[in-house]
Amino acid sequence: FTTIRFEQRDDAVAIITLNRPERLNSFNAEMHAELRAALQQVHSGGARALLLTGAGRGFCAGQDLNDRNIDPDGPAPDLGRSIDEGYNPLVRTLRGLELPVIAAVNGVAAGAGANLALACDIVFAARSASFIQAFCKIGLIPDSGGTWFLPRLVGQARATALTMLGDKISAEQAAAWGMIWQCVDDAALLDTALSAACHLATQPTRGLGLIKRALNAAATHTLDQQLDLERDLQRLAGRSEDYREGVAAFLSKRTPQFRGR
Ligand code: T3D
Repeated sequence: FTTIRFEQRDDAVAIITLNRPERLNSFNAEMHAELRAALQQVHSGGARALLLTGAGRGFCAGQDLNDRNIDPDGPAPDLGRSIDEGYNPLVRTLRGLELPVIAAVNGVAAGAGANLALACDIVFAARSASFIQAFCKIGLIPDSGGTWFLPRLVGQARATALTMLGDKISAEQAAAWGMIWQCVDDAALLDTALSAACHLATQPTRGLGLIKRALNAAATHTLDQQLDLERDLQRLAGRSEDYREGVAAFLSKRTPQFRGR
């Protein structure tokens, strides 16, 4: 890979680092393709947690606008195609991966970069990091799930102002609003996020994947539908090796050894 770095530690924690620091890790077609390939490896390679971060001073500045330098006399670009081929599959894959996905937002997260972070399951951000729904400043609408995630995370009033004003908000503000999980000191960001990923990778990850499935579905379900889904998923969870191990370890007062099965 050239636009991302990909590593898998102890077979359990996969780490993807967006790696176009000179462009604040903004997306080009190659980075989309490499991310897709890396996420496929995460899916098939037995990782039990994924950490996503950025190289350099930014997390991700969204679409690389150098690739959108439009000839005023030429045809309009088909951004729908770019969304269909790049951003939507990425968000769907991240939400569909049945393992915890942690974002370590190391710097500015703008446009699709901000919403990429929000598509992760647990978001840590460095105190110096910031989030900007930059789309409105160039005549676009928030994509990569932004119009779906934001109202659910921060409510309609804040989502509307964030997306229409395009103001930069600090990591601290984002945490105070419940848009992200935690804001931590810059120097502690990677250790904090990595230790959360390593911890999660030792947990009953089959169960964690089912929690993610349930929470994903809850957004569009009635309570009745969700109660049915909880029953079905609990049935699956109850058949897992990790559930047996968890109960056995609890009753014999020992530390459980979970395998993600
Ligand atoms: O097109 C489609 O496929 C549709 C999908 C769209 C999805 C989207 O994400 S649309 C939104 C695109 N992103 C933006 O509009 C954000 C643009 N960037 C900024 O507003 C600012 O750069 C930031 C707020 C992110 C950071 O500001 P600051 O002052 O910390 O840094 P800077 O000086 O503006 O940027 C540093 C460098 O990164 C600079 O290059 P230089 O001058 O040092 O050579 C800047 O041009 C470059 N850079 C930052 N963002 C982008 C970028 N280059 C290309 N594309 C970018 N998005």
